[in-house]
Amino acid sequence: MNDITTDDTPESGAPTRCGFVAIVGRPNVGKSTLMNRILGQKISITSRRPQTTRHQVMGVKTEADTQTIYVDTPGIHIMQKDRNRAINAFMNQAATQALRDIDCVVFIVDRTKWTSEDDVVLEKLSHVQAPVIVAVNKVDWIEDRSKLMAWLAELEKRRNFAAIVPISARHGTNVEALEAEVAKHLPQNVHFFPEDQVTDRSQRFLAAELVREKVMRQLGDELPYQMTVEVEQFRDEGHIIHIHALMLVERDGQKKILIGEGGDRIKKIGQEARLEMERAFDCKVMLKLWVKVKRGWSDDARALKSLGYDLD
Ligand SMILES: Nc1nc2c(ncn2[C@@H]2O[C@H](COP(=O)(O)OP(=O)(O)O)[C@@H](O)[C@H]2O)c(=O)[nH]1
Ligand SMILES: [Mg+2]
Repeated sequence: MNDITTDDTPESGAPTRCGFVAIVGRPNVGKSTLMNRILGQKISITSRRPQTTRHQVMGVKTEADTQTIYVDTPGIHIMQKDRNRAINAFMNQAATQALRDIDCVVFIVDRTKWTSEDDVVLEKLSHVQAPVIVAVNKVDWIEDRSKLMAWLAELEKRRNFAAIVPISARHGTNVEALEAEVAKHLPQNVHFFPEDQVTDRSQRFLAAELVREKVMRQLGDELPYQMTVEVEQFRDEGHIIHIHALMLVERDGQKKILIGEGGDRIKKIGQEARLEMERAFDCKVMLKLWVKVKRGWSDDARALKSLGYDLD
């Protein structure tokens, strides 16, 4: 992506800039929250649970002559034996792929908490030539400022980082300063996306993700990890969009939980997802949800591919 060189000088005479920025970090540090904050809308789902993001999602921000293409990735995580499913391998691979052909990396860490999973990410970054900016996120939760200052000095020793910026992705604190650091590393290039395009993903994809987000947020334990969503119908009639979405689970018991007593749970998931969709698509949405048991979907590479978990 770096080597696209064409006539990138518009008629105004000023050269345009365009580049790819990978947002990396272990699960749950706030990668998707940062992406949404920068873009001013939700294009990548978030939750308190690790491994909410399964797909690589691009967010495009165009301001005047500069287009920044952010790539939100599933968190790079250590694979556990008992959870060694095809879906986990897929997520790690998606995160690693995002590190190819990029102009800049934003490496997010969670305040002063450094874990062995951060070491794994840093190790992966040792093969990356592009400048790496560290964003120390969730500073709104830090009480002891002096501890933070000491930590920033400590971080500096771990690699030759292009910059270290404390931020709060949730509240937007210092995010503009981070964007300014990123902008320094964008090459002269033509813009790859039209000015008004915000993501490479379709509304159909976002609809499925928003249903999955509500399940992640409402249901505990293993269930969210053993569930995926397939949008079977997406019919845009201008003033209203009709969406039929199928939730696939691994076991009968999970289906029962998703439906809930008297259909309570599925109703609540549907209501919340619909409201978010109406906000995202800026029109009325009719949402129908179903649950179906499809054993082995998360274990089977071929099933994953048919459900849209495909790297190519
Ligand atoms: N307090 C606080 N929480 C945050 C901040 N950024 C993200 N979070 C929360 O951290 C959790 C994980 O965020 P998410 O963006 O899904 O993390 P990801 O797995 O790295 O994409 C969510 O509950 C977010 O609301 C922040 O700046 N401050
Ligand atoms: Mg995420």
